[in-house]
Amino acid sequence: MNGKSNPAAVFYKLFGDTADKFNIEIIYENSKRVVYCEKTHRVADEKYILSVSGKEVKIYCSCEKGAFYALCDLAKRIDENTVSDGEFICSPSFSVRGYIEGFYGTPWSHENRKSVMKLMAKNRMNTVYYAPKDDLYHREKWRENYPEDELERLKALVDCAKEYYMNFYWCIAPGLSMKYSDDAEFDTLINKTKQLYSIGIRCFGLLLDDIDEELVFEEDKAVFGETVNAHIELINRYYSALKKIDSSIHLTVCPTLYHGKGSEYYISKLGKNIPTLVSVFWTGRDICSRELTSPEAVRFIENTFHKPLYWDNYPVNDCSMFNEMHISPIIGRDPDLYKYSEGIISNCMEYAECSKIPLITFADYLWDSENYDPQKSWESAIRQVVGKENADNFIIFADHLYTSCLKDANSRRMYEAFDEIETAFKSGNPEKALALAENYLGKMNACRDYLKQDLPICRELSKWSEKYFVSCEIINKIFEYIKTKNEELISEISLLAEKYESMPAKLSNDVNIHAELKNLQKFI
Ligand code: LTM
Repeated sequence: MNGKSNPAAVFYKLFGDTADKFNIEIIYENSKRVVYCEKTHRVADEKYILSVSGKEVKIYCSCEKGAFYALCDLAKRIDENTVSDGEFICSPSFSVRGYIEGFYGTPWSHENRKSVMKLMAKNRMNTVYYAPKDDLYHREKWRENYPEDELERLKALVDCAKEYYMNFYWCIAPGLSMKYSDDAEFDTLINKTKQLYSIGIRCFGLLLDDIDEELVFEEDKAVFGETVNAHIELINRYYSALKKIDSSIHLTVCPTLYHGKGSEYYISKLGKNIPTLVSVFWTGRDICSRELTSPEAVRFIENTFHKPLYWDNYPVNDCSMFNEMHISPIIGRDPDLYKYSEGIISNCMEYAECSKIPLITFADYLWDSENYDPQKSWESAIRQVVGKENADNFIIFADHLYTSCLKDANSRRMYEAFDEIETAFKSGNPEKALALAENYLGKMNACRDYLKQDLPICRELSKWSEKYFVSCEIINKIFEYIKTKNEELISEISLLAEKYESMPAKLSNDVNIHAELKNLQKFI
């Protein structure tokens, strides 16, 4: 492969020499077959055709981005041993596929940001929004320019995004204190925007979420009467000013009412009175929506004249969700939602390493929503994040972290294992039951040893893994009791159960260990 062309160079950086086992030829052409996506009826620069015959691989695409995605696809097939001969015509379901650093809490480090960006580019996401609620210059001190060193770091991110074919949106949230009727305030907003434009940012976000629903200043009430009028004026003025700076600039807004039916007064009026080319964030029927459905998206379009751009509040775990760890795969998004929405932007957790797992499942869903298999995608995501050698162990723990707005079944693998043990026991085969129990215990203990390592992901998980270690001790002691009938173990188990219940981290839908123990004692 010609390592000098851009996508190939980026590819080598990400995957090393994975592709050296194949003879790869990239063929650029400007034809219907490589730019027109039949499924979505769109012309897109992300489409590619991967043609494989033994070790000979030909990639047909219209531009570097398509070539890069084809190479990422090939690398994944190589990694998962699924390379087969044939012609694979590939294009994404959703046009906007990305994530937002939009949570309350400690913003990600620069290194975290780069590492998440590269991984998500590899998984064919194309958009990243920068909007950490606790970056002072994004929200509270929105009027102030970034100090030089912070600006430099942002520029490095912008450059990284360009290199990996990602659209980088920088967002500003002035609504906590902005006097909408004051021209000087608007000029300040533009000056700040120009600082970000100077480092190469061409995509902007104007976020008006989580602010007072009513106008605060008397002058604003006198000029606009209602909040929605002030917001319409601000968005239109900001958009025109951006377009004067550079006609290629794109704008996304987050309204103050960002969830519900989509037919409410504020959102319908706002949507109908701002340009259709301005994207509008929407979190669905709730702030954290269990489902995003096509009929609801259609109602949003009918009322606002905009396709929703979903700000999906999963895996975020800030505010009241701080005891949950959202590591499970995304579910509950309709397979044909891409027809009625611009795309989905997943709001992340302040735990960057852990966020990678659900984010990869989002990337899989967004690329091919109709064939998305949450469990398969999740297992592959875990392999990518913790490594193939640790995946089987890690999954034993991750199995207990399904408590979230998605309301998926928790601890599925553990209950399956316990059911098998019980069945063997009840069918008069205690040896088999014991062997099965020992097998599960072996995996559980290996998982515990993995989590005790000093690795970034293990550090992020410590609040949850500490509680898991207690549950491991309990289960180990229960099986010791079954084997030895040593009565002292019962009081030890009881003390551990009390400790487990006093720990706030959410695991396994927080089973009442004491009640479970009483049941078990009857059983044994
Ligand atoms: O969801 C939106 C639009 N805004 C905020 C987010 O910043 C926050 O992370 C989530 C989850 O708590 N909820 C919000 O309201």
